[in-house]
Amino acid sequence: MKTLVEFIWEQQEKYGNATGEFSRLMNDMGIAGKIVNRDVNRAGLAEILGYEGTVNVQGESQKKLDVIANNEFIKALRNGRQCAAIISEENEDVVIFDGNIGMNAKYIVALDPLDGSSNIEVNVPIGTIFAIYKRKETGKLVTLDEILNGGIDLVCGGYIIYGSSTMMVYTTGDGVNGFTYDPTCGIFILSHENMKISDLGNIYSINEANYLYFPEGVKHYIKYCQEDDPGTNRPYTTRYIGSLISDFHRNLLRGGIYIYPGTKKNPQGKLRLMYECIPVAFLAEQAGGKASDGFKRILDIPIKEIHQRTPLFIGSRIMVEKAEALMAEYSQDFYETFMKDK
Ligand code: P6P
Repeated sequence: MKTLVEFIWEQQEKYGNATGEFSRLMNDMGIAGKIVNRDVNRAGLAEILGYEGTVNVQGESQKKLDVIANNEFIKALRNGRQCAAIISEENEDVVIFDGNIGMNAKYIVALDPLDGSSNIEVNVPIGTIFAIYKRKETGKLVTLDEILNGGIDLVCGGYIIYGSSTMMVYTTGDGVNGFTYDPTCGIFILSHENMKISDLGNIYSINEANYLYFPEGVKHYIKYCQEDDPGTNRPYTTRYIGSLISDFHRNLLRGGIYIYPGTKKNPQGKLRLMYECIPVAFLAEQAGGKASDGFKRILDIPIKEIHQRTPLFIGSRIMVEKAEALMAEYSQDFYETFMKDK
């Protein structure tokens, strides 16, 4: 049995010059994850016990769980003193820490604190998604210019999934590892070492209700998945949970593709680049899969604003490549009109 903390320290020893700061930062993420896990698991008691998202016993309206989760991560990262700033879906502007932490901490965390939180009341698994960036220079407070103009490098992508069990899955560029939370002793334990996604699966995840608005290449890919061809294990099966991390995690373990495309109404799609797509793209590639916007590798898309959106095609390499081939064949017009200069 290996705990998250032991694993992090072991990884640190592999990089001789490591100072322990990243290890402490990852541990801080784990602490916040445990607290959010507790809050998510008792959300069903909200009505009864007046917890999050309802009116409490004193009659005070309480915050929604995703705001509470956001506050927990900000508090854990501030107290841990290894993070200089946070980019969060719940905060319009960068949360820039001041004083010595803000000046000299090496890391910036981009975060979706509780993705899919609308699923909480129907007991569907949800997740925290995070990317950790290392500052090229310290000795000054973080600025938006530093973030948007080459001042940071991606060093970690990960998520915490609050499901039938709670897991943390992350990569620092040396493979993907998953840790299952044991609530009886409050520790994350290494349960999925060196996770790999199969080159080809038979699960496709997309919200087909938007079919009429999809680019032609996406429509052709959906029809490809539905064709009757036993020799290529088609028709595939469709699974769409409405929670990115749940669909991604299942596809990571079983093989599959998740697509949230752009449409004529919303050409950049719905998902956020910095703290949803980049983390899962880093994980997908480290696990042997692929991630693009249908045309360009997600990890090559320049960050122009902290809440920018991008279409996402992610999962088993062969499945993503097939979808990209159909996008190239049938949706060049969509690319030229809406995506070329992104
Ligand atoms: P739709 C949740 O709101 C989310 O950001 C992802 O977790 C999920 O995959 C997607 O949006 C669902 O969006 O438009 O299909 O309901």
